[in-house]
Amino acid sequence: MPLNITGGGIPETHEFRFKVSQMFMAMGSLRDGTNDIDNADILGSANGTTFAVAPEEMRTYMTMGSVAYSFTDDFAMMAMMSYIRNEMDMEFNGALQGSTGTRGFTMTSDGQSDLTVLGKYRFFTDDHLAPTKQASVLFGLSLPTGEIEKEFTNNPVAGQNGTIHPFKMQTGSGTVDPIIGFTFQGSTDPWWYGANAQLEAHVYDNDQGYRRGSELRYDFYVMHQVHHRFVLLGELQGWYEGTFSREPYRGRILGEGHAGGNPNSGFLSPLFDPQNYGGHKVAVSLGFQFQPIPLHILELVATLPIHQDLNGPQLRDDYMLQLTYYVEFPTKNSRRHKGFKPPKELGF
Ligand SMILES: [Cu+2]
Repeated sequence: MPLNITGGGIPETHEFRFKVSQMFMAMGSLRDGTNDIDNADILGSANGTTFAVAPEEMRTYMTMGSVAYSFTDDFAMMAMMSYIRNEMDMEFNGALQGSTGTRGFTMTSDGQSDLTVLGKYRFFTDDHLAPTKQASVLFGLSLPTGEIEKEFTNNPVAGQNGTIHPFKMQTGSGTVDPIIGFTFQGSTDPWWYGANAQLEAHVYDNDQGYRRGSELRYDFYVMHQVHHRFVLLGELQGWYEGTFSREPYRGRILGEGHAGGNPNSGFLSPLFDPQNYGGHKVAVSLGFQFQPIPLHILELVATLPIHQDLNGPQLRDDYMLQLTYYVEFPTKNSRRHKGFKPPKELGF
């Protein structure tokens, strides 16, 4: 299974695995529905229709670490966490360009993500040692170890530093979020294929009085072993995400992110409006897995969007690259340690 899928890369029974991944995502330009829009179309006074500031591009760097252990042939647990850095290039309207003497600035935030803890239970398999068809459920929680009150630190506009960052510059949801998923995996040597669906729900409000939109992801993949150490992979992925439920307390009541610091005035940028989030995205990924030495796998995947229908205006996805390194550690109870070589090498 591709390692960039949550729950992908399940170790052999009584074995640990560690997965480290570096992701880079580029976003931009602005889009509303399925149409790209120009910053000039929405820059103006902060009157509710136009905005004083508009995002142009965003870059996200995410370093992910994950550990998993298989307790039985059918049950594994995993925990994963990331360090995220967001950079968003912002463009000012004419008035702010005049008063600050600059075209805009790059808004940045960084920190640890929420912690995800998942179980994977295989409820169907046609053969325990060399399955050609198997199905599993994923279930777990995302725990609020990330932050929801990241603030501006380098905004050239007077009075803005120390006010709350927009939603997606935060590194966490602020809530305990249930996750449930379904996985089907099949193989006919030298091919592997499968389908995944995963729902992360946000079921109550965080300390700022809002919740994220629930997120449904689905994924179909095909992998082809072209050499005993080399596997090519292709994926079709989709995401449905809802809007944020409402503004944070610091916006709704304290007026941060609004013109003049007044909660009844327009938003300074579309990023502060909880309605400008979510939508439906579909993307295609191509990549490979390479096994430099036994029990080690390197995976590189590039992702390009093919359809984006967004609640906007918001930044659309541009492209994503993800490099993953995966290592398995047999314990003395694993079959491999006892000298039994499982009948598969890659593509699990
Ligand atoms: Cu769609």
